[in-house]
Amino acid sequence: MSSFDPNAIGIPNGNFLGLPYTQEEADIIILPVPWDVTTSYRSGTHRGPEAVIKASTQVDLFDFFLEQAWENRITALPLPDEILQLNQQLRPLAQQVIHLLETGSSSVDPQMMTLLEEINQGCEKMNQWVYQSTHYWISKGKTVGLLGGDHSIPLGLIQAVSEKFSGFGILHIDAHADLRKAYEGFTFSHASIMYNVLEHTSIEKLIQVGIRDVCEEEMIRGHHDKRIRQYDDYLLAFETLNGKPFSETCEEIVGHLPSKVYISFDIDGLNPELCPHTGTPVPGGLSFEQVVLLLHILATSGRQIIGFDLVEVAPGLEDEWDANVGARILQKLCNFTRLSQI
Ligand SMILES: [Mn+2]
Repeated sequence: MSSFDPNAIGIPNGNFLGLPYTQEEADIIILPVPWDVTTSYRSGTHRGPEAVIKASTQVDLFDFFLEQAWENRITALPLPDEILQLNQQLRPLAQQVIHLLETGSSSVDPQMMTLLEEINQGCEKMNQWVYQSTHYWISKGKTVGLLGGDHSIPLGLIQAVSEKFSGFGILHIDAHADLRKAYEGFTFSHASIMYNVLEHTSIEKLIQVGIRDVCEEEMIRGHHDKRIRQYDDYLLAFETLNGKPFSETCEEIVGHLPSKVYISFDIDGLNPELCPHTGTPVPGGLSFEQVVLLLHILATSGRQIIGFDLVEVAPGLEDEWDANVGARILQKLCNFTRLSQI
């Protein structure tokens, strides 16, 4: 580490941003979760973690919002083989379920029930694995960020965080509300993560930002559950178009959050130009600078960021643009976490 030069080109050493820190030295642990079993539209996010780490090597370390950002002790854990294997095993089964549904089968058909049971048990296993792994690092005083994978992955981490910080809030950036009670029969669907978080953790506030592709049931839930506040994409865009400074809107958003904040960042909350290969892209969305402004206001508001996830980054086969943007968002999440803690 003593020979590390933050001005040199990044060395592909397997770590995020090519940083030199070991697991013991690190303050922020990035846990890759290569998982996309329940992805409905198109798969590929299980390749996200590897692609983001690889693309991160060419990201410069200087940060306009954090002094000496290279001293932020971040390390990424290796790709977990057991999770990759379980994902490979379950994904074809989930494809079968989706195919059966599309051809008119119902979720109570015996063949379907057997498939769903196996998939739901596998997802439960992944949740347990995430919970146990992240609980371990949190108990050592570290902050954990997950790198997905689809949006079903963070339940275990949010449960671990919830045990340590009761009454925390979530800043949820996404094109989708993810409030469905199961989706396509999958209890732990990427489309149900916030439903499951509201059921299974001590969450006090859920602030959803950028949502624009939702079902009726999700909007009704959003209006009736006092814990939820929705800043949909049209509200954000129209306010700005009508001359309200976006920073004012950000202050309001942050103002709803309690002192401990977890960030759940679905890359499709951004404009799809920034994530063209993500599983379920939707027109509209936040710009990179809007997100940086929002996170900066959060990190300097006196609130503490206690964990985060970045999900749904799916690398293209031909180009690494999605992974490049993902790496830069992950860098900002890590550095704003640090900024919020000093
Ligand atoms: Mn999502």
